[in-house]
Amino acid sequence: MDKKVCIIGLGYIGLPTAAVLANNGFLVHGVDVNEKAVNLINNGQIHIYEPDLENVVQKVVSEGRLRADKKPEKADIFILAVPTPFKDDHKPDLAFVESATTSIIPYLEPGNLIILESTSPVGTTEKIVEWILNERTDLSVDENKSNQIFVSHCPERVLPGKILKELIENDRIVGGINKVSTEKTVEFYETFVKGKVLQTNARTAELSKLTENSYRDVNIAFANELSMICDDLKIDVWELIKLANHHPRVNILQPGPGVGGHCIAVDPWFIVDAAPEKSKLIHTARKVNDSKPLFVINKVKEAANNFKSTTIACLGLSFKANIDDLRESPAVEIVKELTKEFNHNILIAEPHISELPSSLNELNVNLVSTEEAIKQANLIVLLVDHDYFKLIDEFDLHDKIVVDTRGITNNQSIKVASFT
Ligand code: SAJ
Repeated sequence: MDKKVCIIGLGYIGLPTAAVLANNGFLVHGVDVNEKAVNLINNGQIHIYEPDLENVVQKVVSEGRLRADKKPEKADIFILAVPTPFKDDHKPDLAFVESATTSIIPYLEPGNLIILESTSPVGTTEKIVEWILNERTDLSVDENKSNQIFVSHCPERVLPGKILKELIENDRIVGGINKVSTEKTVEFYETFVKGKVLQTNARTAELSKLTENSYRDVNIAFANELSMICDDLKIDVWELIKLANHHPRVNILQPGPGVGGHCIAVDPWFIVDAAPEKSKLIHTARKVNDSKPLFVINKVKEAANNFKSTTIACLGLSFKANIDDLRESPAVEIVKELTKEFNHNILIAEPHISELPSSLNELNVNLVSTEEAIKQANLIVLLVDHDYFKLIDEFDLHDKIVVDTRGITNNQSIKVASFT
């Protein structure tokens, strides 16, 4: 009989994982607290934007292999794919992992495999075991006992926009709370992952995911720091990076308006929290990246001094190119701050969304087409390097001032750039 998987959390990770598993012969029961999402999925539709995902969801729902619900059910394998944000003091917030664990506790049976996919601070997988065994004294994690359950961490590693491909093709890291948990989990992932499935323990798996995202954060911070140095020195940072990257062992990433999303701007804090004295570089990188939106805001204000009356077109709201995800987006932060000074005179173009998030809707800004925004504004702030914006005709910008934070319009550095 087909194995049954119960997935808690049907967001950017849980839903694609549910769809891929259902498409690979598993029976999947997906759980989410968002009733609208549950209803949409049961209709074969989706509540997030991810290329090709809706087609797969539609197929597996119509085949009866994926069903969404607000409550878990008994299953062979449980996957926790819920958010792990941080609190105001940058300490990890495990409330969603704890409530997801609590929600499956009544349904657990000996032999079940429980996998934490959420990016988590070191020690979380062990905490899950504690939470379960506190409530269920009839279960154990002792090897060779007949009431044994298996618990592992297998951090998700997929890139939004390429999730379906990366879910199958990326290598995975599996760390169980004991050897047998690791082995059972590897066996499970090998049924649908084409990449390597690498084995370690739970704590190393947890830190490996935090390390990957911190590595990227530190490297983006290097690019962002360079962009601010270049601004002082009147050097085009995009040209500089292109030239430096011709060295065979140099590969500098791209500067931008700051680092957004729910991962890279968050996960390094879990390392800083766990080892504050030792994580000086990681902590500094976070601060450099977090300082970039204010740098951009000041550049915009400086540019606005060129006009008696300024109308600003903010191009892009999402946290990176070609997606609709606005979570922790530096673009949103910048727009919000600009409304304090330029209220009523801000137009937003974001081709990937059809309505503004409520936090911006209250602020008197208008969502318009890219063409309209450019036509009406005298100051253009390019915040996201969407492919769509790369098609902008430079002629349409000839009489504007452009603050390009992504270096896509005529390779201008982040500085007041006049298109003449
Ligand atoms: N960014 C730059 N310059 C760059 C690259 C990115 O400013 O050169 C910015 C983006 O604009 C964005 C932020 O960084 O605001 C993060 O974007 P990203 O593409 O680097 O990463 P995410 O957050 O979409 O996905 C990351 C990935 N991790 C790594 O590449 C190490 C992904 O594989 C993880 O699965 C994901 O985090 C996650 O869920 O943890």
